[in-house]
Amino acid sequence: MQLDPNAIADFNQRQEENHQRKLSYWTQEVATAEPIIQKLIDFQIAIPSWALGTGGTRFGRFAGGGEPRSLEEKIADVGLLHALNRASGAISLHIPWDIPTDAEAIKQLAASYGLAFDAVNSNTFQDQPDQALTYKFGSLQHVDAAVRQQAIDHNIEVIRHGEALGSKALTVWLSDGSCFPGQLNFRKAFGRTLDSLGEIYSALPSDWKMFVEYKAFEPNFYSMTVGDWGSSFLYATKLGPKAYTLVDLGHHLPNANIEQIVAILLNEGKLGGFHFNDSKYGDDDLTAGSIKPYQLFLIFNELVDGMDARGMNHATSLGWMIDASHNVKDPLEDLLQSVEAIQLAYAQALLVDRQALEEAREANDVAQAQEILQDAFRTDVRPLVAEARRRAGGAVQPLALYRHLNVRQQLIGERGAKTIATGL
Ligand code: LRH
Ligand code: MN
Repeated sequence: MQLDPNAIADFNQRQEENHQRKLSYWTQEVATAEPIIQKLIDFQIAIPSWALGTGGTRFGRFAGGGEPRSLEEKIADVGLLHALNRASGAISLHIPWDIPTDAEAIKQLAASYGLAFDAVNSNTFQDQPDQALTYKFGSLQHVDAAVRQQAIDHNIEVIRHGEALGSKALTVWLSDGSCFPGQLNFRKAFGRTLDSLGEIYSALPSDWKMFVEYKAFEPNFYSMTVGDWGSSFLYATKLGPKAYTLVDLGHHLPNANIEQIVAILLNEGKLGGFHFNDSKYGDDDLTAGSIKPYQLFLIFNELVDGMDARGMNHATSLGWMIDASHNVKDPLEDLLQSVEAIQLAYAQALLVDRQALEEAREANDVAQAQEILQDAFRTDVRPLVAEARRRAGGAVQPLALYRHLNVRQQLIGERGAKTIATGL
């Protein structure tokens, strides 16, 4: 659904006075505000192709209607998000859920919405109808070389699909592991997985990256063969310079200090990217910043500090992607909220007075260090994020406009109430 740019301009006009009043606080702080607004305009977050429909659990799935029935309709939905917030300029595909039948046509369709293709994701955690060998006992770790080869071939096929679309990275998340003590030889599983990843690594084009995504548990519940940042770091280091770790915020054990993990991986030059979401218990895939907004801010605080220490370009150096699943909310509304939460955390992290923070740390002035961080976190940067959207041609209030235009009803009108999107 192509959004009429006039609809955005008209809706912004109705909010202009309110927006300018809120922005007025920052106009005195221009020196700080302008660079932050520019960085926000450049900062694009990739939308997962598998999160444009209603998600579910083993206990149930309650479809919301108007879901995309094809890759073309998924691209249209991401295009709509990008038209509204001008910060969702890429889509991350999952193969085989979203095989581009005509890559050139898909590429042109995406370009017509101003969209690029971020990392492509392989899938050896499900058996496909026409698949010869099952992944029940794993894929790249499997005791049977034929199963490992099948999984290696699939990952190489995914790279080829990505190349045809202009993607520059492959994300490998393995559900491999074990459910009971004794089931798996951990050393052999690690070795087989490393060798298999090595086969895939050698098929990477020279300018590509491989993201090794770790996860503490699910669908295996005793061990995961890529179970934590340490094992992912080991794989990425042993594989070579094109391999990096990928941090999915929901893939940690309770109370893990994710911002410290991010700081260390960034410092080692082995942080590749993120799957942003939030969680209270397990891999809940909830809206980013909806449960632990301070943690999201602390993660961006380490990112800004670590990227600046390495002279990295904030917008292009890492893979900024969302990975969420929407059981009770409109997927597009949820994604608009996730992008907003990520932009807010980034903007607040850019506000941190780093020199004063280091001085407080060097003086072991704990309270002062806390005050400096919390001052940034408690600063309302929403007018800056809204202004970045307005300048980029987006809506000052994307969610309000989405509802004002009754988009979901229009999509249900076009696609029907019972359509099911491929994905989780
Ligand atoms: C695994 C995961 C992975 C995807 C899948 C859809 O939990 O986070 O990134 O492949 O979700
Ligand atoms: Mn993920």
